[in-house]
Amino acid sequence: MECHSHKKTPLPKEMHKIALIGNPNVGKSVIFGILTGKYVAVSNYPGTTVEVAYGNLNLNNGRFLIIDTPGTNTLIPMSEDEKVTRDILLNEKIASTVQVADSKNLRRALLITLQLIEMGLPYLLVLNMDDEARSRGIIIDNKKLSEILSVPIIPTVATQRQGIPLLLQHIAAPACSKFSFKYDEQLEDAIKEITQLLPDSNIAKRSLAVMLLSGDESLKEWLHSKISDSVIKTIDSIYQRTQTKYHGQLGYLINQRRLRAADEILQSVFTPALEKARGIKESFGKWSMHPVWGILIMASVLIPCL
Ligand SMILES: Nc1nc2c(ncn2[C@@H]2O[C@H](COP(=O)(O)OP(=O)(O)OP(=O)(O)O)[C@@H](O)[C@H]2O)c(=O)[nH]1
Ligand SMILES: [Mg+2]
Repeated sequence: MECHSHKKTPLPKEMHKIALIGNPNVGKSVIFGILTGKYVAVSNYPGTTVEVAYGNLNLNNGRFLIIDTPGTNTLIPMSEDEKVTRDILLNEKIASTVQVADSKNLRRALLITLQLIEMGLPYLLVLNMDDEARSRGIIIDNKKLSEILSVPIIPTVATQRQGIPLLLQHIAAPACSKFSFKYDEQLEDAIKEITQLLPDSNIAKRSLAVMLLSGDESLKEWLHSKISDSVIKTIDSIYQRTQTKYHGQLGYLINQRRLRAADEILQSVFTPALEKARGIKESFGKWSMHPVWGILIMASVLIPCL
């Protein structure tokens, strides 16, 4: 099942690859260990010194190969680790993705969420470190987030195995997110033009086009193995032509658009925290009415959420 190919086939019963993806240090490997147990294989990703762990998960409805990918902050790779994670999504016939997020840093996680959803792979989101988030007063409206992204959301505290039974229930039934957002008109035109020139792959052509417009040079080698030099030149010329229409770098503008989309989502799902902040503000009475103290009090409540 690929969301972008409109095939409605259920997940195959045979070994089916699930990639655990997320920012560094969010608990991917702890969750990988719980899902796969002792028998895992760790090897360097071909052509690199980056280690990737593979392990099996056996469920009633099938056998799955879980891949613990290196932590990443973006799927427009800036480091060898990030390139490996992107290459796994591009080359390994991944059937679905499980994003592990640190609930304390949802904004950072959503930047990856938006890229994964753009790739059109079946997806579910694990909001890990729920314990630390709650102890900082960060409460995410999971139901709302699940509605906005139209994917399952599983809150977990991996180190205490909280939420793992729910994750096991959903891991074989990820969803095709219906969430989407548009870039501006000129970028959308360029995306459309480039999309028509791209080869089929495991991920949506739209996401590849956005990566190329972001100036992702690391995709070039893969492109050369799939399409002719003259088509690559045409893509380059679309990129150059589009770039001349803007003052800022396209990669920066694309990232800013994603940040805006992430912030709009955050505004909806942090409502309870904002209400809590409002309650605190009220209880501070006159203090909170003072321009400087008011800002400081509100900031101290809200900043951990951002
Ligand atoms: N409090 C708390 N700590 C957690 C939780 N999950 C994982 N940790 C801790 O967070 C740290 C990072 O966990 P890892 O599983 O190594 O994170 P990772 O995402 O694999 O990190 P990278 O591979 O470096 O990207 C470890 O010290 C874990 O024990 C959780 O739910 N709550
Ligand atoms: Mg790890």
